[in-house]
Amino acid sequence: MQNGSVTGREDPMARTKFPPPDFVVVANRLPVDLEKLPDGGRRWKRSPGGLVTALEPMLRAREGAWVGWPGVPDVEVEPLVEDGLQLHPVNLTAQEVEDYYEGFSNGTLWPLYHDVVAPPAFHRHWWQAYVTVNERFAEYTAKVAAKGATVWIQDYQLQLMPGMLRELRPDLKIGFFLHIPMPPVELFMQLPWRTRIVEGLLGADVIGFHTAGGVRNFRWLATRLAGAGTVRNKTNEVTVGRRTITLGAFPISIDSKHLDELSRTDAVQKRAAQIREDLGNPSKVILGVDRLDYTKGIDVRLRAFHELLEENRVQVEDTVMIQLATPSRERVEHYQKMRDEIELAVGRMNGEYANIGHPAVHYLHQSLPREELAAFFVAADVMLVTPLRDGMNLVAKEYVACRHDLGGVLVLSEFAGAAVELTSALLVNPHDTDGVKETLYQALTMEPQEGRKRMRTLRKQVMSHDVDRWARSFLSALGLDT
Ligand code: GDG
Repeated sequence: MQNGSVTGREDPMARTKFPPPDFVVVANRLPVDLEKLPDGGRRWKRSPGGLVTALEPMLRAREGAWVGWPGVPDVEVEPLVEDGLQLHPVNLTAQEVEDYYEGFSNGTLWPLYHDVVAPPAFHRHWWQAYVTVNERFAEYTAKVAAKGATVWIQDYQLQLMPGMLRELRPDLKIGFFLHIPMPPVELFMQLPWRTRIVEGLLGADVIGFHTAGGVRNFRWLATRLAGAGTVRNKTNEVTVGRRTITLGAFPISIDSKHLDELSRTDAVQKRAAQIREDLGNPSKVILGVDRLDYTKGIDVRLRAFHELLEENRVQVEDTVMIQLATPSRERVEHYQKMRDEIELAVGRMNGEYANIGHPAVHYLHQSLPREELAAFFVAADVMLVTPLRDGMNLVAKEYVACRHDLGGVLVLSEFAGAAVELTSALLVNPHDTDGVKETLYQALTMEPQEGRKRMRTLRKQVMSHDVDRWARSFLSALGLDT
């Protein structure tokens, strides 16, 4: 991949030969990371994610562009073209990463939008940095986008940007998608800057959420806080002045076909068998896969499994639990605390119930390659997805996509957006430890025939509603011909 060089701050298009793009995606992060090499040099490394996979074909077909932070503070990097896709890096200083990203985005908005499962902190200097960075993204995008272009802004880090961009470039078509839950109004109302956020979002032409509940919450806030008008018989529209804004539920998904194919490969099937063998061929393997985040309810499932061991209803010789926890936001205080608590709980369970060669819980605080993850999905008899609140939860859908054999049982929290679509999973209230415990037991002892029936229904949903369909439905609401 082409190397970016360090430059001064200037008009991003002035020194490039790129044609102004008519389709621009804006996200906090670029789909590539700028890596520091041991010799002090820098290199671009692709960071594949569902969003990139979904949008890449459309971006390339239209000579599209992606605007985002390259993941390293205090470097100014020139725009580059990678495989026909323009990448436009927006610089953040180390202080901005601390205040805008770790602070306001992940210390204020993230917990507030996830039902305050951890207390959000409200700091004016964090908010100030959030405003400044949103302005920078808006100014940058205003310079990059072609006349009349479509701009699709992603997620909670950039909620002020639609309004700012509209001010600068009223000719653009602007879409916004929120990947995390739009919280109940009583909680959102705690935010000292609530009106500014709602007004910022209302700068978009289409605002997308995962669920109809998100649409309802936002509609109420838009009318009460920003004086938006409603349209008779149209619950999915609000008006601001002469503009009509469309609100919609667009449940995101995964590249189902790709994952299905990957899970069928010899390599993944063999690796799955190997994993079971390495575990001592237990009769049941329970799996959890999450970013290590306090919203994901990792503690909930550990507690449920702990009690089943305590009650002697399962034994470590034939039932094992694997928790894969990807390192995440390690500089944010709540995350450090939660990591300690989870690791303490795992240590206790192993201390009390393990035998030599048979730990109760296998815990990996590591990021694994995609193929390895697929092998774990194939190897697991029970998948535990128990967030206290989650916008969607892609892991639940990925597990289903990997089970063409119709094996495996999915236990899914009612408070994940995915529960709206995956109704044939065993749904649980993660706040109800007895309920989670009994459901886990039910999953472990389920008749294969019932398991297959449930998995067949789940697969119908996941295989037919993939991430490409999600992107197209959002963009067609925005009036883009896909
Ligand atoms: C936010 C919202 C919403 C995890 N460990 C590894 C790994 N992963 C991958 C999973 C999955 C992704 O990371 C996590 O996606 P989730 O949807 O589960 O959760 P968030 O990161 O919180 O995502 C969420 C999502 O945005 C999309 O809108 O669904 O509600 O919170 O794809 O497989 N991937 C690899 N190694 C790992 O160790 N390769």
